[in-house]
Amino acid sequence: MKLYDSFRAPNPRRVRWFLAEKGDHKVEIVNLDVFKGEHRNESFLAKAGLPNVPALEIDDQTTITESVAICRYLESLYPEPNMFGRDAREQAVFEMWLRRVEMMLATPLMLAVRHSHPALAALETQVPAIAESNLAGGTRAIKVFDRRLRDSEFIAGDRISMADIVAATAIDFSRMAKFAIPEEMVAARRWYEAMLARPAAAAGVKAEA
Ligand SMILES: N[C@@H](CCC(=O)N[C@@H](CS)C(=O)NCC(=O)O)C(=O)O
Repeated sequence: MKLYDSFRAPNPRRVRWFLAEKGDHKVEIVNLDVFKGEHRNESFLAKAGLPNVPALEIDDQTTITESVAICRYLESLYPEPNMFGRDAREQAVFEMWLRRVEMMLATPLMLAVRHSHPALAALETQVPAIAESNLAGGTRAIKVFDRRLRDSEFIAGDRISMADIVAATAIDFSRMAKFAIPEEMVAARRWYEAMLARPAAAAGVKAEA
């Protein structure tokens, strides 16, 4: 199995962080330099179908893109620690929070960075108004997660799940759009510091040879 990765990009980081939480695994990491367009070459496009990382090549016929789909597949190979919920109730609750994180927080924050940071001008036709409205959207959404985290150690429940990895990765990336969790959101800040202190968080950002 090969994971096509790009060390500084946030969506591949989700998968690296997820794998590091799992511990031992048999995934070979192949780094692509998106700024050199290595994800746009013919051989990669023939496998992945889209110029996006991450992509997990599982055999000659199948390459999975979409970071969450990749992690779901990896969860079936490496079930512990569980990240997507165990029984029907927990799976639905974890999924609900994961979708809230993706749609309300991660997507807006990533768009805010893509449309504002000079380094990403190479990948995006930047529209300042898109950056501004998405930064405002992410800033509104973080309140929802702060409220949740007053009563819950992690976003989806009392243990880490995919929702936490997606949220923490997006918030960390959004520093590039000058986003930060406001001081008064004590619960969200407590959660975020705990997330970044996990050993797997460091594995998620550092390039592996
Ligand atoms: N929804 C996809 C998003 C994938 C994505 O946008 N990846 C970015 C890197 S974070 C990318 O490949 N960008 C290359 C480009 O924009 O040309 C996922 O979760 O994997």
